[in-house]
Amino acid sequence: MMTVKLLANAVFAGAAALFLLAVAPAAAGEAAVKIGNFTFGPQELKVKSGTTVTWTNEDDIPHTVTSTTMAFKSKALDSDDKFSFTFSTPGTYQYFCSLHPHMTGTIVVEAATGSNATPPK
Ligand SMILES: [Cu+2]
Repeated sequence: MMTVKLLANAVFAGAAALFLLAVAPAAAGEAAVKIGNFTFGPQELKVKSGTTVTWTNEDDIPHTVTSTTMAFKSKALDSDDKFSFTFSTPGTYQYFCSLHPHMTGTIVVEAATGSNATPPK
């Protein structure tokens, strides 16, 4: 019985640590991608884990932001419409416009660790 209780305490402590790790990157901030002239700009964007990226359509015709793996997917964005997605898992995310598939972009999400976890504003 004693062993079970110790184990339960250890699991709880581990869960609490994981919770803190999961919550911390939320302060990583925000980044923006503009859609204009059938181009995502910047075409490749590097962000820290936990960053919210907001796309704004500055063209006069609709575009979408569609992940090649369906990790995220916007509706058709009219002029000045925005779409946001928070990247909480490090990795390389490729996306395109489902209306104009030659429009492509990449978001590279790096782990938010150490002194880079909360960049000063
Ligand atoms: Cu488009």
